[in-house]
Amino acid sequence: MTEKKSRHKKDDYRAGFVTFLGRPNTGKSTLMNALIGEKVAIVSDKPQTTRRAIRGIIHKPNFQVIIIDTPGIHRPRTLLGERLNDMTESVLSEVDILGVCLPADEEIGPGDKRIIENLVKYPKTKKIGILTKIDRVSRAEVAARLLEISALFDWDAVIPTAFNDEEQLAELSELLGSLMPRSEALYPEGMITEDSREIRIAEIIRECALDSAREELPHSIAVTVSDIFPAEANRLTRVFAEIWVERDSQKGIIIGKRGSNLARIGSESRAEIKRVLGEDVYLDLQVKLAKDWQKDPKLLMRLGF
Ligand SMILES: Nc1nc2c(ncn2[C@@H]2O[C@H](COP(=O)(O)OP(=O)(O)OP(=O)(O)O)[C@@H](O)[C@H]2O)c(=O)[nH]1
Ligand SMILES: [Mg+2]
Repeated sequence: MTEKKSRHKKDDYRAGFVTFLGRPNTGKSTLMNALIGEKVAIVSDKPQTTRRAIRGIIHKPNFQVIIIDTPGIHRPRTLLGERLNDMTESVLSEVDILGVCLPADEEIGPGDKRIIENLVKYPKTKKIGILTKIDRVSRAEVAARLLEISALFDWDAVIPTAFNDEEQLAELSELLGSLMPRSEALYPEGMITEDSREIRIAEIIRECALDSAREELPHSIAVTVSDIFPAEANRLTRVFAEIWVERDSQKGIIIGKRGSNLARIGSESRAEIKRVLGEDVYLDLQVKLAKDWQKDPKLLMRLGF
């Protein structure tokens, strides 16, 4: 550790935390993955996909940026909603930079303005406006939207991005680094996320299960990994995981006709686990009922909230 650290001149190295905020579906988790260069957060087209404060780490010779992906603040409809709001609130008050994600392909609306107005609650924190999904609109629209955003708040910077725009991602990464406080490295070199293997696998399965979910079902799904048995001779690592739903009728949706949907979730999850963790696994998936878990303190605890 100390040997590695001493390579950086102490007085010009910077390190700190940033979180991206924005309405649901504005591309916060996608941006985090793109900046890290690896998938650490799951992504879907369903709003409120993110439920955990995930940390992803950018390493550069002269800085380290730790991105915390949060569920964001929502009007809570359940105890889960309240827990997630508390978690987000504590992250927002502790980071060095707040980055507000505003998608280029949607008008800036009251939801965005409310988030921007709230920024004054964090006077010591740097604030940047991030125009996301610029691949979806024309250059002229990008320029117009950037002016619009600049006029909304006294930002430290405003910057356009898209998950597939390497140049803009590099620029955003440098910008984040330059706005961080002077500090020693906060995480060991090469570490890209703080998450355990259990949590990463559970999140991959949840992402695959979300693909089949409509309407209220996305919110009802939780995934746990109860056991991982290491590989032995002639035997893959065995992962035992549970997909939890809130109502009995939802079990059928997840399982599908003659188990077809559960089989799809299983095979897609295995492929993704192999891609992300570099290891083929045997996956045992059970669908279980945790009645009204979003409202039940004991069940929330059981499911890791
Ligand atoms: N074309 C395009 N699509 C994007 C971009 N960034 C995100 N998306 C898509 O937008 C949708 C939402 O992305 P997420 O990263 O899950 O959004 P989020 O803000 O984390 O959403 P929540 O966690 O649900 O609040 C997904 O379908 C992404 O593939 C981008 O730069 N360009
Ligand atoms: Mg997200």
